[in-house]
Amino acid sequence: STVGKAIRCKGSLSHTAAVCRSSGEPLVIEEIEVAPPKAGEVRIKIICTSLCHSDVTFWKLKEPHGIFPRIFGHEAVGVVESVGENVKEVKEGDMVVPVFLANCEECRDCKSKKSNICSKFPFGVVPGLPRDGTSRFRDSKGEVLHCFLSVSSFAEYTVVDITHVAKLDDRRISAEKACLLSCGVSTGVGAAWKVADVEAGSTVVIFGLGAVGLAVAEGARIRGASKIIGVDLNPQKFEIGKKFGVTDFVNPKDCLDRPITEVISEMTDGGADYCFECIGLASLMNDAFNCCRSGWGKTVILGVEMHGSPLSINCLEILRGKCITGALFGGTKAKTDIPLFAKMYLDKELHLDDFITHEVSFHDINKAFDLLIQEKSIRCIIWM
Ligand code: CXF
Ligand code: ZN
Repeated sequence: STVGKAIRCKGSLSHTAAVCRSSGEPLVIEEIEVAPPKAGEVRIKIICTSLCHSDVTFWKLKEPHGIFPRIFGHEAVGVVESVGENVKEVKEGDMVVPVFLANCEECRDCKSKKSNICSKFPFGVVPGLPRDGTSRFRDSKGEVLHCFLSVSSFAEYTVVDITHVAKLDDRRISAEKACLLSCGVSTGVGAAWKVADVEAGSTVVIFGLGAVGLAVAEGARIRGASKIIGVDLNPQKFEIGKKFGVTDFVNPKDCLDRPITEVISEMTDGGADYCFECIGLASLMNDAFNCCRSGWGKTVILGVEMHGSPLSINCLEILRGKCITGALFGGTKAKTDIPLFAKMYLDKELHLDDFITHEVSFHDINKAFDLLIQEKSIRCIIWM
């Protein structure tokens, strides 16, 4: 009988993963079983992964919203170990970047340059499972381990749908730089280039200088923005921001005597051309909108407001031509844009090195959590 024993289906791999057993608890390195990829899936040997704020957000969620036991992680790079039926796009040994957002390249959205939200494999944080709705992970007792954002990269091996994989043909990019392109950096750079389409000479305000906000700055710097204002409560973020093109800094703590909109309006001669919200707070989204120039100012929402709170916007400002939009993954299409970003890095246009502030080995993965939560790291690379 298999009762109480790990079920090893043919082709299963026995390896380790950092399992989250319950909300907010340190991850535990455990032996797990990773089933072979089904049709349309790829089994990936993770080279390195990093921690994004979304991992922390969902790790903190209490049941029933939080789902456990679970394997987190969604920013990573790896090598294809094996492919399921009907997978022609990649083969064993290819370098790939898994992505939380699908890109089937066949649906109306994937075919349109106006959207990056695949409608054939719709994005949802729940369940974030492969297309048949079942997990490929089991623990040593044979119990199912849940997936996260279709990626679950805190494991030596993971299984990801081919629609969630970008292939990197040019192997000159190092693993840790490729890893950054899997979520945060592509989100920020994409937002500046594809969503806002920042032009030379423009003024930009970025609310929140985490990896996403800094990547917006980097994207705006490359486009030749003349002023890039960072807004953050942590005064150390100005020095860090300068490396990514931030030219000016506003700490809301220092302008309690007058509204931030007034401060920004003065610095930008009547309001910024582009504002980006990279935190996920409705009140900051309002601030961002109010800091934009009447007439043409554009606000881009990147932060995830977990409660779906409504925004209240002055209707007359909309009449005057201001606009507000948002994007998942910065409007980036995984399969085509990630290789482009990698090329821009290799051409020395896009700077990636400074995003990596820390590196740890997989066994020390909980240190990566501490560093991000304490705002000591921008990106901590976790080596398998
Ligand atoms: C986020 C985007 C919105 C929902 C959760 C995940 N992406 C990556 O960090
Ligand atoms: Zn992320």
